[in-house]
Amino acid sequence: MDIATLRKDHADHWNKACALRVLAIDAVQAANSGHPGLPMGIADVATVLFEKHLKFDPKNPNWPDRDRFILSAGHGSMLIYGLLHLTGYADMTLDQIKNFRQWGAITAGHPEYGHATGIETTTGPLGQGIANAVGMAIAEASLRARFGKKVVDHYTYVIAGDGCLMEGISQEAIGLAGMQRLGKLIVLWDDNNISIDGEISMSDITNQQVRFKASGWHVQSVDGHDPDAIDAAIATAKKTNKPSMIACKTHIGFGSPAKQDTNKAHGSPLGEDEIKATRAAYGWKHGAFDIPKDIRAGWTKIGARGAVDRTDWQARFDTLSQGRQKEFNRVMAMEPPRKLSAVIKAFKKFASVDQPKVATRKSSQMVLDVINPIMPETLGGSADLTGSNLTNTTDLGIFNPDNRKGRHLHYGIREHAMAAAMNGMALHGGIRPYGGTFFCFVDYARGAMRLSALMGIPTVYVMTHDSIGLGEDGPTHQPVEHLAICRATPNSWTFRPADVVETAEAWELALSSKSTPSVLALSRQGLPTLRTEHKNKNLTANGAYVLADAIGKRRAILIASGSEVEIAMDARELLQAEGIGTRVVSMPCMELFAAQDDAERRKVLPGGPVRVAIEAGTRDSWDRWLFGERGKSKKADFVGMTGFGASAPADRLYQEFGITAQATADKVKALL
Ligand SMILES: Cc1ncc(C[n+]2csc(CCOP(=O)(O)OP(=O)(O)O)c2C)c(N)n1
Repeated sequence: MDIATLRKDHADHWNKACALRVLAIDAVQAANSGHPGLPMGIADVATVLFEKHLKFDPKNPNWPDRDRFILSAGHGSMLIYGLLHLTGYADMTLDQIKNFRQWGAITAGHPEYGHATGIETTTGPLGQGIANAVGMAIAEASLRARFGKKVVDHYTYVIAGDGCLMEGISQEAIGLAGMQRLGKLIVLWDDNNISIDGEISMSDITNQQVRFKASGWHVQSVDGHDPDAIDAAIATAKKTNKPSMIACKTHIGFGSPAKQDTNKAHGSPLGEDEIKATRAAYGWKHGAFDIPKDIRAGWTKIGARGAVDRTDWQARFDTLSQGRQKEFNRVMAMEPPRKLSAVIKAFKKFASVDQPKVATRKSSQMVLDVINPIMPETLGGSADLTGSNLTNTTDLGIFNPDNRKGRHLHYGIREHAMAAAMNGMALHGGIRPYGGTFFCFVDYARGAMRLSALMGIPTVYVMTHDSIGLGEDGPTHQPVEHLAICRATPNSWTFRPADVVETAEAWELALSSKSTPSVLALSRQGLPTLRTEHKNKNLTANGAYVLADAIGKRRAILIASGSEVEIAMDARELLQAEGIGTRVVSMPCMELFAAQDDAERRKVLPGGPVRVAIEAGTRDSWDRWLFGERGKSKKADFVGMTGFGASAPADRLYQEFGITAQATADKVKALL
């Protein structure tokens, strides 16, 4: 549909969509950077969605049963800022729009979760948003099964561009959504045939509609500038029990005489002259950032539409028993149950007496066995390694289209989408997602892992087979640099527990967090229980603590994590036998130790003794604990990996790479 027809036959719609367009044009021009083309192209689709379909209430932006709206093509951020502003989200003022992309503004370059209400997830890294949306739709289906349709019954809408659909993660997300028959997920594809380099055909000839259909989606295509066609397609999509994709044929930079349908409209300001020409083409007579009262009033009415839905929902919610209401509010607020702490303490007590020698991946399953029954909000899963990651526990049931009450999910071999979907669940609220793969495949999940940390959401990554200790699968599967990568990520906790007790403590912390994601790096190989003296206190919460102190004068401190704490304890025996007083510090979480105040850290790592750290990974993250924190370069050394591993049984690898008690004791003696 062209501008003339729109203005003639759909004047009211046209004016509203135009307001979105000019806000984007003006804000990008003022910032002298940004992406006007996408908002200009998709404005008609967004206007119809918000006017006719989206269930939302700007006055109660976090109402649990609102529809979720995800702008997966995050570079078009001015589209969502314009929508939030015009529909009346209090924090999205005109000043914020005028300060697009400036220091201190909530209108960041790409939409960021937690900056402004109404932004359901951080997008910008293409493909993540659509995969988050799959997780949100899973969360909705799971909560609907648990709490009933009366209180959970909403759609998840996504606007995705060519870039999102070209990213590999989207295939994983689409495959997962199709198999899971997520009928309340609706993707609106901005089919404009343009990306940064030029026409899509330069880099892709995929038939997207056929591709979605092949994965079990309901597919339609419409003229993305025809409001009636868009409305009808969304109405149809809502009725199907499959996830829906609507290919919306649009023109990037719609109405810009010189830039429409070209990559020039994608990612730079139109420029003053072109803005004038575009305003003329629109018949828009108003100045920069000036939205006439009547058009504003039309948008305000759209924003007010959802208040009735919300009060109706509240009335239905109020009919639930007090207990159900409390439980719903608890899980939506991501509050762990009060019982959690008691259950973990009891488990620790049992473990310190029973002293099992099991891999920490097995310990993790033993812990989940006691946690899952008291935390109905957990939704576990694995990327096709359930038997290796040990993420499933008795009676969880499998989450699938026939059993929405199931709480273990077969993600398939889809680490990227698993991680992003888990983010979507955590963002949705009401679900505590955890999912497993081999630690080495952090590389695959990493895009979403970084976003968990940036957004400040408590996704839990169960990463087993955490070192050369996995043995025969060889260096393709043996992580060496991954601990350093995870620890280098701000706002995330990397736990590498040494035994069953530390594993329980790590889980307690991970499941009590509201704003920090956790990585649990767990061993394949059996490890002895080292914490044989029960303590109610969660020592892992300190990040590092003295596991065994020196007998006699303290001359050496051995610091280790995970499977190497056992080696440190053996090395201590060797050294003590020679009269060298040796302390062993277990360091299950460097980030939490770094967060302790200096006096606490000094107690664990006092100056004076020589220090040797032991970890079957690269040295990178250890330098601070060896050479800083009162340590000295001439009095510290590291036992670990300097390159990739190899295929062989684990014991042989530890010998060959010199990660042994004897090698550790020798290093200590060389330093003394
Ligand atoms: C993972 C990732 N890779 C690259 C980019 C940089 N980038 C931003 S937008 C874009 C092109 C997107 O094309 P399309 O989705 O068609 O958007 P349109 O040109 O229609 O605005 C690219 C490559 C990114 N944001 N994320």
